[in-house]
Amino acid sequence: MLTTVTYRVPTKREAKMLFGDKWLDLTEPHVMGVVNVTPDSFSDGGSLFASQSLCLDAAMVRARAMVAEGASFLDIGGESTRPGADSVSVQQELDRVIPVIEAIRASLDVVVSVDTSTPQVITAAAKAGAGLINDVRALGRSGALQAAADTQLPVCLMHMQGDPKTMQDNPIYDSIVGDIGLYFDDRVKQCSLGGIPVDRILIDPGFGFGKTLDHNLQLLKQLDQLVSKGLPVLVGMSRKSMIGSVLDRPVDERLYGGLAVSVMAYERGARIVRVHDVGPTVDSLRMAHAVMMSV
Ligand code: 9MG
Repeated sequence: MLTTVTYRVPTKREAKMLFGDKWLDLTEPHVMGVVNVTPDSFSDGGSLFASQSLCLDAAMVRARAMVAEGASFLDIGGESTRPGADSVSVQQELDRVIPVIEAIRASLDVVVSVDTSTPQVITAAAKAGAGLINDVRALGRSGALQAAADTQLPVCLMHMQGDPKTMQDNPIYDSIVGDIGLYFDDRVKQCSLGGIPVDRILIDPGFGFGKTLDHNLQLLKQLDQLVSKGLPVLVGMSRKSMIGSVLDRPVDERLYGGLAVSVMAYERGARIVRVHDVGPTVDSLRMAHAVMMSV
């Protein structure tokens, strides 16, 4: 017997969201291109990082290409959050990300997302024109929630168990989706109390952040349960070890696996997909969207 699975697609009215000065319609899929400005970024080997000015030039070459390929967002990060990564000073983070945000805002029509957990960087990035705060620590650092609230920008709260140094040392959950759902209930409540209304919040289950391979696979399979909370869902799986482990592929050979999981996440209701390979992901999601919208 055939069974049908239905995934919830929000209505047009529900799904418009203002990112700085740009409205985006979240009934459609959007691609967020990753622009890491870190010397040790896990998947691009820190290729953007030589000197400060070379770094800015290289970041802009990558940013322009990603926008031409259809990115709606560019995510600019100055702290590596790969497993085992070292921490970075506030000044280093500011020096890395602010010039890139300013340069993108001066020349490209795209929403700039700042990937940071640091209050001073949140404030400075908003002044420089960022339209989204993407925090892998879900505004858990002291002062981050207040700084984000003051910007009046949307925030993406990501789930992580532990911290980047130790998060892959035996992560444990009662129920991966259930535990993450409860975590978001609490964070969304804290945000509301701290001045960030629910209509400015996106959530992200944090693939690879304190999760085993099985956790990551289950999370993707059951992503619709997080989507059903009614908040826009962002996901990032591009080039991550969950793809490498299943396919036994090094980081630069994970594109096809990444496209498969991006489409699966979109089909389950995720609306923003954070990736390194923008062009192929845009095409895959446009195709999936056409199928999802067909009557
Ligand atoms: C910064 N960063 C690295 N991986 C990420 C992911 O999966 N989601 C979000 N929101 N940010 C991420």
